[in-house]
Amino acid sequence: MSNIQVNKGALIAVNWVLESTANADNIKDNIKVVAYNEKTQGLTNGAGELLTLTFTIGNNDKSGDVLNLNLSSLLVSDALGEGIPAEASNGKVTVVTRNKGDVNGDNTINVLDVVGTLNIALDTIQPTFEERYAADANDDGTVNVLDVVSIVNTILGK
Ligand SMILES: [Ca+2]
Ligand SMILES: [Ca+2]
Repeated sequence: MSNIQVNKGALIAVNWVLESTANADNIKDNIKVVAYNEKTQGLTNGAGELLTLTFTIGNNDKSGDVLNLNLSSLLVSDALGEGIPAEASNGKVTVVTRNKGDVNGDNTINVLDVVGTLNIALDTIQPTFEERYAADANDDGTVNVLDVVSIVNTILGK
């Protein structure tokens, strides 16, 4: 992935300052992000996004490429600078160039995609990464009859 943009999530108010090395010219393997505010205003209470990371697919990236996200050195403090226990979960970003439901990748969703999804669900074909991704229309990690129904509903405009 050629470019990473870091933006504030919903929990961080507009007047917070967000600084990041992500948009620098020479991103290597690590980016640093700092969010703070000078008016000792806390984060919005509740669950939600702290940051959103937007990745741009470069010319050398292929479908199915995976970028592992390892979050480290997470430091959260209160208005007095006292540390607050916080934990981050690592994740991964996968390059996908096909839309959900468009199993054969022809940019339309029709009966051919229903057939493709059925074949994947019934194990009669060995799907590529992209075919499998597109066939899992409801995004629950498996390809089965629910995805067939979901794609049929898309075709019928439901
Ligand atoms: Ca299609
Ligand atoms: Ca599914």
